[in-house]
Amino acid sequence: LDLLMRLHQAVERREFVLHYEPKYELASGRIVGVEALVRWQSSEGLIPPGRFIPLAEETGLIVPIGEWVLRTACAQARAWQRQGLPALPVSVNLSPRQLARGDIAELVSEVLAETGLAPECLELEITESAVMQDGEKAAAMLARLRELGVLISMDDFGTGYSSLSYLQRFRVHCLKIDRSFLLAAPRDPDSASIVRAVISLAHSLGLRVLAEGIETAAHLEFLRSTRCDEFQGYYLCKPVVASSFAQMLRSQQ
Ligand code: G
Ligand code: G
Ligand code: NA
Ligand code: MN
Repeated sequence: LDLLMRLHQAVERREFVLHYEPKYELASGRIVGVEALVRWQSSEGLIPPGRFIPLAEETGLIVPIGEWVLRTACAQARAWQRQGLPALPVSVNLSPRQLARGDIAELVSEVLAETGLAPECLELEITESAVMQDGEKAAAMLARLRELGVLISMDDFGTGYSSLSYLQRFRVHCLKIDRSFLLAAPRDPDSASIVRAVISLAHSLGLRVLAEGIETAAHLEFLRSTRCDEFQGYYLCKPVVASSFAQMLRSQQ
């Protein structure tokens, strides 16, 4: 079968699983949030999102997949709270297509009600491309999502067409600096300057900043020379299954 047919089947059979990547506070080193990332459990093994999200995006299958991701992540976050773990926000990636549908606020509201998760425990990660396509509509959708009380972050910041005016127009709570800048920052003064400038820009607008892609001790050391708020990356922890994440949270209590 070709990939598209298999993906259709996967959606019908719910052949997906979420892995969870911790977000750390730079100052304390504590886990302060977690990002849910989808994987496809195919008969040939675990397929990473990079291999099927673009196809899902093109064909619209991202809509049912994204809905499953949202429901599952919210239910999981609520389950962790019931186990007595601290109520940290869980982040879910929203594709441009989901944002463009117009009913995303209804879906989020429905899922929060269904799972009993407080809105401030859900963070939606959007990309610049999502707000580029239809700016008016995206702004309206984001405003409605904000009204629900959920958090919103701008993912992969700096890689799209990030006109800085977007930051003014699309009010978000957190900027996630794309990992390409962090990868280069320890040895490339220009990348380091960009990271510092983005952090200070975000702070002056009252936003939190998270650095993505902290893969080595050198990346973390560089980050410590900045005023960044949070980070995530393979250096401290790769995405893990739900039970492993719960274990990590429990052991830091
Ligand atoms: O894990 P990997 O590096 O292959 O992820 C590739 C891309 O897939 C990333 O850009 C990530 O944001 C995206 N992705 C992972 N999980 C989800 C999801 O649940 N929904 C959407 N829309 N994208 C996701
Ligand atoms: O586009 P987005 O930022 O949502 O992408 C998230 C993807 O990036 C996840 O699939 C995750 O596995 C991956 N990722 C997270 N941390 C690191 C890292 O330190 N290095 C690399 N190469 N990928 C990472
Ligand atoms: Na993301
Ligand atoms: Mn990102």
